[in-house]
Amino acid sequence: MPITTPAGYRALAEPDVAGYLAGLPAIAARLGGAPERWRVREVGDGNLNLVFIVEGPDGAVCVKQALPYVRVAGEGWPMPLERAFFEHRATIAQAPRVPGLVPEMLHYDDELFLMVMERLDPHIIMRKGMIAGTFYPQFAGQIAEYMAQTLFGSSDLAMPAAAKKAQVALFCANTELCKITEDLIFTDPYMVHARNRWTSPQLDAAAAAIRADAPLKRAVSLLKLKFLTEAQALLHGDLHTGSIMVTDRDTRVIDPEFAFYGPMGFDVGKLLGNLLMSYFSQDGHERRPGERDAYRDWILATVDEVWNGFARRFVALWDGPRAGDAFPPALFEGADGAASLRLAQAAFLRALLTDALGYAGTAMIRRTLGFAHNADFETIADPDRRAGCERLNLELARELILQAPAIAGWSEVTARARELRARGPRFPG
Ligand code: SR1
Ligand code: MG
Repeated sequence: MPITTPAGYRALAEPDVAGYLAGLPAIAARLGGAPERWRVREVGDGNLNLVFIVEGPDGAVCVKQALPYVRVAGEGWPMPLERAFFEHRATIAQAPRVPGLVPEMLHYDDELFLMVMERLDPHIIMRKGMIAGTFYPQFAGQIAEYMAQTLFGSSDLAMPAAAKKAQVALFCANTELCKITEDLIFTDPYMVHARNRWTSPQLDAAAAAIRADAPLKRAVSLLKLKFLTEAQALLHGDLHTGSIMVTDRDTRVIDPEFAFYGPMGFDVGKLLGNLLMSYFSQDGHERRPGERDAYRDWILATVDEVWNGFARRFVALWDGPRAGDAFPPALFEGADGAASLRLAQAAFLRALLTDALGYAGTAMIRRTLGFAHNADFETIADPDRRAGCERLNLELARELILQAPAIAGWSEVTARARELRARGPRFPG
């Protein structure tokens, strides 16, 4: 069945883009010169959309357009164009809280489901930088700030209930993108599904062990239920190193098309799970044993620093002036009240930590056994070497999901990652 699209929609091709932008005076002025001189390149390498970089004599912009299907799968997997609307709305909701940590949104076209944004230069996708072994000294602090501000700021701690409920109502229509996550992360890797793939035959036994693991499937199903029901904060929804552009000084979070109100631990866990995958993948990228030792140390230190920075900032925001209806200040007055609030904050962060540990594990399993893998592992050409990295990743992921409530903190996780790598996998296969 051919896909039908709303009247007025057409997917742009490179030759169409300059003509389209010429009709937007502010963008045309930013680019400068005549449209015939603008250089347009389609550079999208993500799973879903078209992305064009347009360069003029005076400036450059990035144009992102939704296709009516999943780009990597083709027209056989239709996907609503409205994901561009949700990305636009999430970006403008977050931007005042995190100026300088998201790209500037310059224009939204509700017929073409297209955004024009600031072109980030010389930023690169962080995942590519990590595969190359590049250090990002400012990253931990900046991403901790992004997560604390966006998660706290969109929650009932910061927003009056009516305003927060209106945001929940808006983003709860992003159902198809949520469904991708519900299926690809929480369901498919734990069953036989045509969309799954893994390094085979090396990981056949490991994949079968995951499918047969009843306690693991119960724990993942609880995480899925939480994802479906717990409208804590406006999530980015796909916060991994492929959704972050970096330089050695600057961090920008892009691509919030999966945005919806969900459990805060999902964003935190997905990000930290991706850092752990990068850690395990480094053995596949170093040219001689030990070459990436310092880089591995930096990744694990970054995992700790991101969580610690996030937790500190989150509590600081909670202690500051705020308009949220949750934890009314009138109930926490005086010295006893302050002590009581400390206990409440500690309990809140402990629950968030437990969620994040579990969600990190699910992110690590889905990228090894499910539909969409990540370049950290995929670019390791030798399948035996790749499978060795992936097996360690699966082993830690399973522990994170099953043992989350008993894990004291991320330093315990990073110590365990080191230990697994030193000892070698016990996971089947
Ligand atoms: C069909 S889309 C596959 C994945 O790409 C995005 O990065 C999300 O993680 C999604 O699950
Ligand atoms: Mg994306």
